[in-house]
Amino acid sequence: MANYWHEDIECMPLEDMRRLQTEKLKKQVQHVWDNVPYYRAKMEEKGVTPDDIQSVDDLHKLPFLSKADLRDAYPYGLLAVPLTDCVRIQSTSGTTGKRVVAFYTQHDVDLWEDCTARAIVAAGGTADDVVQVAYGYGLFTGGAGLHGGSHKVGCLTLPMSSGNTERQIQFMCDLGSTILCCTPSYAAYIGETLHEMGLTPDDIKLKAGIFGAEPWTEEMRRSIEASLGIKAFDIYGLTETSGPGVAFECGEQTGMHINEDHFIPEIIDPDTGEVLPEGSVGELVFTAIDKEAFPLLRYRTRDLCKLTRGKCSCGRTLIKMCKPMGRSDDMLIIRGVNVFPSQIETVLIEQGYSPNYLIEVDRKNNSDTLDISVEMTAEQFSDKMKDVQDKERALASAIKTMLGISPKVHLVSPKSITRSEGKAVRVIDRRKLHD
Ligand code: DLL
Repeated sequence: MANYWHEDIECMPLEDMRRLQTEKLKKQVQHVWDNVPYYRAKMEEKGVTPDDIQSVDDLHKLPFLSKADLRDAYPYGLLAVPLTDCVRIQSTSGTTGKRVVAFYTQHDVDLWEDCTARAIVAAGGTADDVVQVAYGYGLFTGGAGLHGGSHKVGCLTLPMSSGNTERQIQFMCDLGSTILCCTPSYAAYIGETLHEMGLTPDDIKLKAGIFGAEPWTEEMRRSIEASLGIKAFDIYGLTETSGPGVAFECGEQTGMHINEDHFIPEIIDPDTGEVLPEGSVGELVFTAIDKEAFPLLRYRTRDLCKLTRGKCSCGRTLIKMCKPMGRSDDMLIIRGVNVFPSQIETVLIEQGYSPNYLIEVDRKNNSDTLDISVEMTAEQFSDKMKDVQDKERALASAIKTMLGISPKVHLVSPKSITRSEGKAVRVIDRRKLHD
């Protein structure tokens, strides 16, 4: 049976949701117009005033905001309330360029935590659960976001943060954690370590995991589910829109329900900015209609995605987004072919390899090179050169069938690729370093 945190909202008929969105959108546009000179100037440049926005159907008239705008306006330029009304700052995990700093009033923290509470409840969480939060705490939104939601649901919350994996497993055993929250790559690492410690899923009480913050494939989901003996739920969000909980998966596991009462999604053509019809793949754009301090309108996420509205067996009416298929800025173009790391990951897991790999792209003699280092499992490991070469050839050929271009595959010994405790770094594109 499905349980809801906010049944009235999560199962709201579409017309009521549109009415609610319209009401909030009009208020939000006025709030931004009155309080954010940076965005007002963008509206004026486009010839739009708050009067032009009479319903959600008018959303497309508003200008977009992009990460470049956030950098331009850093740190306070998009703040819509006096600083004294803010109670929290969080920041992106980005390692390049200026970090994005997001501000929250108490109302913003509350609505964010409600979103993560919805995710925990959709994953089967109740006040009887023990939630182990192994996302990083600090400026990153993962730890704080799930922590707050877990409190709201009344779960016993273990604020572990990421890292110290054996201790994570020790606590999991001793305190009987039932829900694990972390990045999927860290969940895979925890699963691997559990088995190395001579334990099996029968030795722990975990029943569910809430994993997000980075792309992960269905194949990886199945592998984590098997190694930890759980059902793995996806969760999506970004610092700019508050953090995790913009969208969350229910038991059907066929996409993430978007919390549409707070975030209106659109899919646009990343090149032209044109709004695409439902079901098309394009760039995901969000308008935050409830946030007070940092209320981004039409924010371009760069995540490539598809939206579908249909009947869900859980009873929720909230529109669903598919797993992000990559970022429009993460897509690699190798020898003219578009390549997403997730395509490579799919082949690796299908061929029985672990999701421990590193993709390296470079350009030599004006030609792109693609090298993929893949870790062998202990069972796959062989010290016979010929065995390894045969396996490398077979894997390169399977990847070529998927991508249309030939990689050079290097099978490396077990445990030789650095594990991630947060967001995994799986691509090194050296071509950019030469620019
Ligand atoms: O990663 C917020 C978060 C924390 C989400 C914990 C889920 C769980 P940022 O560091 O600002 O915020 O990174 C946001 O991460 O634009 C996506 O590209 C990617 N991302 C987030 N969730 C998913 C997911 C957090 N479930 C960026 N699947 C987003 C794929 C995801 N990519």
